[in-house]
Amino acid sequence: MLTVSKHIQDAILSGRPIVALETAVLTSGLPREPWQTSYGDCPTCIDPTLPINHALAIAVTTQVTDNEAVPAWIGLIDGEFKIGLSADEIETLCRNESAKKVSLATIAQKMAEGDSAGTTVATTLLGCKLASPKKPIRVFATGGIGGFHQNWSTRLDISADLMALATTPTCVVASGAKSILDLHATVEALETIGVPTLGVGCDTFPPFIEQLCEEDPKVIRIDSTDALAAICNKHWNTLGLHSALLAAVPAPESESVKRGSLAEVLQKAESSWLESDLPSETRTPFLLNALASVTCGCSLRANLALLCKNASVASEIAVAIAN
Ligand code: PSU
Ligand code: MN
Repeated sequence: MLTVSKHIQDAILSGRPIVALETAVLTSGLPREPWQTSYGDCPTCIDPTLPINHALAIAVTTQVTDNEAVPAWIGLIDGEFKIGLSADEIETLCRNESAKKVSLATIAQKMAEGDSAGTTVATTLLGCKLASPKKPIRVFATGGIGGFHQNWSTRLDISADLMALATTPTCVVASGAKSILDLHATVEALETIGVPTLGVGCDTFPPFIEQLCEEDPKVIRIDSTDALAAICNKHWNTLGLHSALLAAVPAPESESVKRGSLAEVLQKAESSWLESDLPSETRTPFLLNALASVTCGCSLRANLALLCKNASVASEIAVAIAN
């Protein structure tokens, strides 16, 4: 079953700014344990007594509501595809150890089996569209999109996120994609499918928690959310295009991880995954876990900081679009 919660239905009808939020980051991207002292100082926005994924969900919700926008968490709860999770549903999903992530190829089966799961960028975009066929949710904040995996030419592996971006008229706010991916191939693919990739205050594609790097793919630089809203308007309304736009926001500079410091870890993790017999959908979580466990507090702090920043930028864009 598909449910759009009452407060999201009302927000859509009255044209209020809405920010969709994905739940795969809660079920597969962040620890289910509270902040550990070994990670260093706990970020001020994170409640140290709560599981980190749940504390992040609360922090992100606050960012969006502080900017006068309506947060719409999307996820799969006991087989129900829900747009606009309640605070209780978010907490339950965060604490549910058996909830994994669900993408386009697996959502129908998981719904039929009554499962709970976090939605990836692809399935969250589906939720943006299903929320209201005539007035889809126009803005969505996340950490990083999926794309072309490294070594894709010898072992094909491309995230369904790209297919969803090609077919959903929503502005996705993300810190690019992790360098676990082939960033050049991913940005080329975005161009091929007609998804504008706009750097919010940056000239190169942000590599998620890592610092910007001149060798990364070039993007079109935009310096204000009003300029971004104007481009969205041309894309969807003047040109009648039905694809997404990607607003690529770099991680806060003070928190971002030194470029290159993750390369060795990622290469090792990539090799051990390739040597394993694990199914294809485990590749992204496998690489993300390897990263988190090796870099501990640093990657986690950067990840939390960029998730909060993206939610804040997304709500500004949602407000600009709604005006
Ligand atoms: N890449 C990142 N950060 C993420 C993800 C990917 O840099 O958090 C998560 C997102 O939820 C994304 C999903 O939609 O993984 C892509 O998974 P897959 O490659 O299995 O499609
Ligand atoms: Mn894949």
